[in-house]
Amino acid sequence: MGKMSLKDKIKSIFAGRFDLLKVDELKDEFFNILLESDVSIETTEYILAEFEKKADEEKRMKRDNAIELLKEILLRILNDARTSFNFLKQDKKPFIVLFIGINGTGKTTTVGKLSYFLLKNGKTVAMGASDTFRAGAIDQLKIHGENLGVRVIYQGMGSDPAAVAYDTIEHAKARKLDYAIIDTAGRMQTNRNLMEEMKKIKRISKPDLTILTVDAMAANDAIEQASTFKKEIGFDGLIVNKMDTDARGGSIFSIAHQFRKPIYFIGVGQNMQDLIPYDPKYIIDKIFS
Ligand SMILES: Nc1nc2c(ncn2[C@@H]2O[C@H](COP(=O)(O)OP(=O)(O)OP(=O)(O)O)[C@@H](O)[C@H]2O)c(=O)[nH]1
Ligand SMILES: [Mg+2]
Repeated sequence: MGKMSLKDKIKSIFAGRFDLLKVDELKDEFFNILLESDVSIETTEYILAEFEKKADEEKRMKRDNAIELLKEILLRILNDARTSFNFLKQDKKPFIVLFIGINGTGKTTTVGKLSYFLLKNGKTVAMGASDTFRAGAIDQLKIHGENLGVRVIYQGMGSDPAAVAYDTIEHAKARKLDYAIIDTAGRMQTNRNLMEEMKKIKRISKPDLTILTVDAMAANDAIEQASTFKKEIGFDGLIVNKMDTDARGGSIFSIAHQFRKPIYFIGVGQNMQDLIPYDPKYIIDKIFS
């Protein structure tokens, strides 16, 4: 059962049984499939409590009704992470977006993807290569810039990332660009120096929006990382990447439930167009279809 997706697991719950199922039996079944799908304990317990609240009048229920109820609860969790914030309706110029997150969660790729999204919608953008720490990071962003026809502001490896962010914003101001989007070096939540450096980048760039990227596959680790970033640096919302490779598929529920922050987009691949606006109904329909 471990390798099945959340979708397959839900389909398999008491499949073929048309008699009435005990609520306790259903709860045990849900408990296992949610945990195996990377939903955290805390969120799983919340889901089961909600299920019991709604189900307790009928201590037995039909399989399809139980699944329908689970679907409603899951949709409500995802809906709580929706936001009315609209990237395309910002009057401030440049609107400054800062990306933060641990290594490999997709910051640099998402800076490119978000620029692509904005360009496609008629906006103008500059990107700032404030990851001056990892070899290759500047080139990685420059390649995105070349492909997209977007100016990348950079200095040499080891230069001050806050200065690069500052230059990016100055460039965007001078050119009257709509957005300045700033990449930063990945850092573990435990690395004090890098966390301090991140605070400085944020202080100097004064972002209008700070976005934490998380990896859907990192599941419970992502929750832990986010709490530290929330406490140390602060962020406005999230982009959940690698939803396409997350076979288990349950971490989005813990992320939505436990962060209590909006999710703007999900990343569903490595290409520039693989960033889709966060849409709970789309995610739920994929699981329950
Ligand atoms: N399948 C898939 N791969 C992704 C997605 N987002 C990013 N990646 C890949 O994940 C890897 C890491 O992405 P980066 O954008 O370099 O991550 P980063 O956060 O900038 O990493 P550091 O700079 O090392 O901190 C790259 O190979 C990306 O192509 C996604 O949504 N789906
Ligand atoms: Mg990077």
